Amino acid sequence: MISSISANFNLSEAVEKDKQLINEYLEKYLEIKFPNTIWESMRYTTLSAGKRIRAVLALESARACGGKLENVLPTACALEMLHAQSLIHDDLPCMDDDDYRRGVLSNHKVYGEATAVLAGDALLAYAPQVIIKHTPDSIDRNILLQVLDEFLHAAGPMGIVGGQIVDIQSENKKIDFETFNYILNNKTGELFKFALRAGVLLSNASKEKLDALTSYGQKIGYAFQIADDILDVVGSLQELGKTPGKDNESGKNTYVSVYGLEKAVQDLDKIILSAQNDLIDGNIESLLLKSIASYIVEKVR
Ligand code: GRG
Repeated sequence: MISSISANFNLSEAVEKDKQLINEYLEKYLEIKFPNTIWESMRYTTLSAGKRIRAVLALESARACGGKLENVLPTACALEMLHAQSLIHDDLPCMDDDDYRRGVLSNHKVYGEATAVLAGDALLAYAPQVIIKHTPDSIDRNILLQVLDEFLHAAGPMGIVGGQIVDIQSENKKIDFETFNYILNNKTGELFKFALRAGVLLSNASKEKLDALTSYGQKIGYAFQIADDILDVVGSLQELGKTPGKDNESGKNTYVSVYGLEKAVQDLDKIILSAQNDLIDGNIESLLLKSIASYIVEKVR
């Protein structure tokens, strides 16, 4: 149950509306073409029952900056494709080896490993094309180039791939705070930060807003991974849509394994509060951004 911050604001309804819009656009961009199998496999994970939180954040960031949703929708959908790619590859036997994702069988369990690898590759290559081909011509080409650069940065060795490799190399090892932060910020934080920044950039908003939402995005991403780590310990297969306890089983360094459950919950509270203060600092009036931060804390309670 998602609770709201203001009596007149319903977070579930607001998120649901944006999710529908995002799904509509994802359906369109991922229309089946030849060769059918690869598009089916790409659609299977991208369109399955995920929260679409990164795309919702990108839309709301634009809205909070007075931007038009049509300018950010291609990038928001590309971000969901990149996220789906990371999930498909993360579930493979050579990585986290999970049979379930989003409450259904993982991509490789349905299509086989070779197709799952290719579906991930295809999503990764196709997503930037969606940004290039579908962002309205009214967007300045330098801004589009910056958005593409930041998207590829988040996807690559200085982003999610960097976070994942250090995470794998750190399994069953005691790591220092700096390394642990690097994993969290890159494996999860970069995509959240990008979501918020893309909304600002594609709305041509001020540096004040860009700085505030960059900081908010970084903190929300960090907090989201802490919440994911807590849920891996306290959640069920039904709640998570994936196998619980995997992190512990594979000797992963998680916020809970490093700091303990109690401190994880306390720190989560502090980070969320600080993210909400970023909104005040940047004069950003968005009940959705304020409430989604609280929701991340509430879902682990
Ligand atoms: C991006 C080129 C490239 C490679 C990917 C496999 C890999 C490298 C990275 C793994 C990254 C990963 C799976 C991080 C975990 C992030 C996380 C908290 C995922 C769960 O996100 P939710 O809860 O999921 O938003 P839904 O299903 O709701 O979308």
